[in-house]
Amino acid sequence: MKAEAPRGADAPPELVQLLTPEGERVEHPDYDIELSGDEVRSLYRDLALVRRIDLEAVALQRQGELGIWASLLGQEAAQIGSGRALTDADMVFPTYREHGVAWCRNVDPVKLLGLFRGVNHGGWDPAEHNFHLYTIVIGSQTLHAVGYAMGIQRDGAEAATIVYFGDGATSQGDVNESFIWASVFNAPVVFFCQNNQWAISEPLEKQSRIPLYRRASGFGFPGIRVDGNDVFACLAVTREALRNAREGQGPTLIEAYTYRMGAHTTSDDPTRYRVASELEAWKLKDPIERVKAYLFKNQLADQDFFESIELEADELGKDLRRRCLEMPDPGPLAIFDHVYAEPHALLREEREQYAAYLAGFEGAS
Ligand SMILES: Cc1ncc(C[n+]2csc(CCOP(=O)(O)OP(=O)(O)O)c2C)c(N)n1
Ligand SMILES: [Mg+2]
Repeated sequence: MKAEAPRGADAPPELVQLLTPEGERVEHPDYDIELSGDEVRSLYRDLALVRRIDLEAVALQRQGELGIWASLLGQEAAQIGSGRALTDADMVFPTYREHGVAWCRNVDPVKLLGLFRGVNHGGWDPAEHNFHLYTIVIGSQTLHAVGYAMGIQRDGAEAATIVYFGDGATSQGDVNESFIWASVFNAPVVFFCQNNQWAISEPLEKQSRIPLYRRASGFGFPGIRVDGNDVFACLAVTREALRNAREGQGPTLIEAYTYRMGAHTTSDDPTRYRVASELEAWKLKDPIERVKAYLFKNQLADQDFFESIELEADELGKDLRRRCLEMPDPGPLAIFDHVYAEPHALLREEREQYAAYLAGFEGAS
């Protein structure tokens, strides 16, 4: 058989990388970024603190204090890089795993825990942070984001919308429909796909025969793959895509090529479906270690700096734990609150019925 040019899943994908796993800076003809020592130290701090928040949340779940938790372990650079590319006016539509982006939007981390502890239905005011509520229904937020983007386009706002979703979500109808709407209306939206290689136990090969970023060309807008474990590259690529969106050049699909180092959620056991060597290979590409190596190599930070971040992380973890345990349990009727913005007759009736039912129990006041 004659050799053919590789195509489809066999074609070598291009990947924007500005910082290697060993902490070496590399040049890219289209994407570059000038970062001061202060800026890199600040990115390191973000990455390290967000990892600590995540770790504390996993521990809280294991101790029965949260119902479930979706860890972002391994995806810190994709989230901090893209999150730090945003302006205050930009709007974010997350999945359930965007704890790093929430951090960049100044959402108090304890508010993330409220949802997973079951003490509220959301936790923060999306308008206050320009960070929408977490979305569990896979891919549905892409439609919300495109609708929002079309709205701000009509308002003439100087802002963009970014929407996060996973590799598995790309198989959803909602995501594909949102691509079409965004494309034909040239909506100011950035589709940020964190390809963490897995959708629970379903590997990437079951979602696509071509690299995900190439899907965009079929819809008529640019797609780009970035090293999702490289915070510099994620920042540079997202900044550019957001700028293009704000300047009326329409949507971009960014595929952040990364890896979910933890379980899908605390309810999942990845040892049932993936081999340990895969995780070991990705540990060598850890998004935080490479920034640390870069800072050390370039003498931009010393041991004292790393120790001070460690200390800050410990304090943050402790504080988060204390405030999580202090969150009051809601009353049983709170489930009816905030369903609609305005009073609603049917809901009022259901609330009354439920209150009467509860009152029927012995000892009920
Ligand atoms: C519409 C819908 N179908 C199925 C599920 C169950 N489910 C929850 S997470 C998940 C996998 C999502 O994988 P991916 O999009 O890659 O995101 P990741 O969790 O890896 O970040 C599925 C199928 C759901 N929440 N919503
Ligand atoms: Mg995934």
